[in-house]
Amino acid sequence: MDHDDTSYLGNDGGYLGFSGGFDGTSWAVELDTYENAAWDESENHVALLQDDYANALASSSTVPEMEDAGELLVEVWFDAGAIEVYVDGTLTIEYALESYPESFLLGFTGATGGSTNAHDVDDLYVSCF
Ligand SMILES: [Ca+2]
Ligand SMILES: [Ca+2]
Repeated sequence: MDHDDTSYLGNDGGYLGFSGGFDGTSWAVELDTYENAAWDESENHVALLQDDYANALASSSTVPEMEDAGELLVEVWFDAGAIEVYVDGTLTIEYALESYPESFLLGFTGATGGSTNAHDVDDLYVSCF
């Protein structure tokens, strides 16, 4: 996978657009409201994934209800490999990456399979220190 290629589209449905082809240097924070029994821990979970929808480095179901919840404030903090994910002020994921590239692309993906759902990103704020 060429990480400079901004045209990458992963598979839809439970794959959440983040399905394989990566080489150990791609991560995703998922907000997942559909339980795919083969790889999900619940129908309402947040996870930090590496390279693939089914490779969770950390996952938590101790999160606010996200399905039909209206607006959610999601914060992803990244500091020298230390990642914290908050959903409406609740710390859901804490994980320290052993290594990561000096530069990377930031993106979003959303997916549904046989169901219909809306995924909106609003008021995005990205800051580097
Ligand atoms: Ca799922
Ligand atoms: Ca999942």
